[in-house]
Amino acid sequence: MSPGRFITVEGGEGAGKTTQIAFIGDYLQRAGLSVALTREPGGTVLGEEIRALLLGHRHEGMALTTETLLMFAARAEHLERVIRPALAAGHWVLCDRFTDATYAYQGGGRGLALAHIAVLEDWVQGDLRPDLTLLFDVPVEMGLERAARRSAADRFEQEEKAFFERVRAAYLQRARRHPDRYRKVDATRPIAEVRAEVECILAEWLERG
Ligand code: Z5A
Repeated sequence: MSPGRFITVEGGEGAGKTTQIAFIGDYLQRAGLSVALTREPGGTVLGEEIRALLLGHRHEGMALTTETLLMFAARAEHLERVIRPALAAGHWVLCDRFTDATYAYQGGGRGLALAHIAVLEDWVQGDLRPDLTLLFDVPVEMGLERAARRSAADRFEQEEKAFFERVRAAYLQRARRHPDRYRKVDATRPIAEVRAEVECILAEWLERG
């Protein structure tokens, strides 16, 4: 059996990842693929508990090293229990955020040296990297407006606008550095138009094999 492929979905707040990831899962299933849909931080029982610590308001002012190590602790569990077994069994893994989010938020947003993230990435993931990363890009103000309409702010969402500008810049820089696996999606348009663009990207990518 051939191993599955690993697709990640990234973007700033309110970019529409959660909205579009359901469409992406449907699209891949219609193409005859078996899809495991998951998210970070989270995706396992322990990972979801770590997510609650990271996003909740009980630990405001958590040290940046702690925050980063918790992201990777959840990721290690996720890789061991969900991602690697699913890929080995031939399933396609579709993940709402992964290590690019650590580079964007802890690296770009909070200023952690990227070299520290790279060390953790190599240790925790070995040579596993996403095969395809869809980056949903919207101007920060538009994303924050959309996110505010949806739910109360979590520990990240209460950051100031400059933080999200740095996150967006870090994502765009990563997309430029990894053009082989990144596809940027203009997520400012209506949901149906964004969906149509994503379907075109997937069709072209699947055809290339
Ligand atoms: N984080 C981190 O710091 N480091 C890491 O390594 C990882 C994560 C893995 C949780 O992520 C937090 O963890 C995240 C980064 C940090 N920071 N925050 N906050 P998350 O992915 O679970 O949460 P999120 O980024 O807050 O996602 P979100 O706000 O849910 O955004 P979204 O999924 O991209 O958007 P959405 O829920 O699909 O859409 C938001 C609203 O906009 C909703 O009402 C939609 O109906 C609407 N929407 C969506 N698309 C459109 C379009 N095209 N037009 C109009 N309206 C739209």
